[in-house]
Amino acid sequence: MAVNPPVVLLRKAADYAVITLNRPEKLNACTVPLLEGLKAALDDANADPCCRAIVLTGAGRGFCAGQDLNERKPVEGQVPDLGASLLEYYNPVILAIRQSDKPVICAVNGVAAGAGANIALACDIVLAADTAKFIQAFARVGLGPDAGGSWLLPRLIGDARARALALLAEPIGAAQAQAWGMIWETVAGDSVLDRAQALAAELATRPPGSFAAIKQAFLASSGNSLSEQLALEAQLQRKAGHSEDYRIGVNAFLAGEQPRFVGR
Ligand code: LHQ
Repeated sequence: MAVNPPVVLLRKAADYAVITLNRPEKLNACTVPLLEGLKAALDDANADPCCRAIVLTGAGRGFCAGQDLNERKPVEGQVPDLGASLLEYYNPVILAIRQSDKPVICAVNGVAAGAGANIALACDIVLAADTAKFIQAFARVGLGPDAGGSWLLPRLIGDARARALALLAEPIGAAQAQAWGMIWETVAGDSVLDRAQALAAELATRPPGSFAAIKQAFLASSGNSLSEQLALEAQLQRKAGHSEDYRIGVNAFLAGEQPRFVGR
């Protein structure tokens, strides 16, 4: 009997994890098993102290084509509840990325559409192959934005561009996305995953306490006043100042040496 390959792969290198969406024949469109697998892989990597950075990518020529529309095909006489699908499967994935204390690097290897585009944009550092495209495809199928797009996009590229992208639902290429500040870097050829893994390996040598503070501070900043944010920074910095890595970093600087962080 043929066994289907897992729709999400989790591979652990020495000190970072690589999560691969693995339905290449459908451009990694999201089914319930794929979203459950992605959430489980993120939870696993988040809980593993050996894993100090996470890379997310797609198998084959696409990154993720968003919701698998076959799975959510309208059925005569039935009222679909897409809201429930978001609450149960998509929102936990977006929060697992944003609330993780670890840097999540997305290697967008090809087209990223609908919720697939917004899963990519939720990541901390987004790299894209120069052939990749981002499509806010929702309005093509009669839907509004989801998977955090209406929160992320205006913050990343400003209100005017975010509105036009969502309303027109037209693809933009990686170079344009980079020029607009939607992603960090465009990578030529087929080396986007290599580049993401090199970055992950580099980040894995850096102090995880700093990354936790950075991610917690940025996550809170959109809902905080300046005074609240200043208070949070002081709280996070107090904690960071107690770490072994702070002592190592400062001593190395003062001695003119490279720090060798221990992750505590
Ligand atoms: C697909 C899909 C797909 C199924 C490609 N589904 N098969 C919605 C509802 C519920 C709750 C939560 O949130 C959402 C939010 C959303 O994500 S709505 C947006 C859903 N995504 C889209 O509307 C994008 C649909 N796909 C496309 O427009 C194209 O496939 C793109 C532009 C992504 C790529 O085009 P091509 O490079 O020309 O590839 P293709 O269209 O030939 O696709 C390759 C295969 O993948 C093909 O299957 P087949 O068996 O014919 O070879 C497609 O049917 C399949 N596929 N996207 N979302």
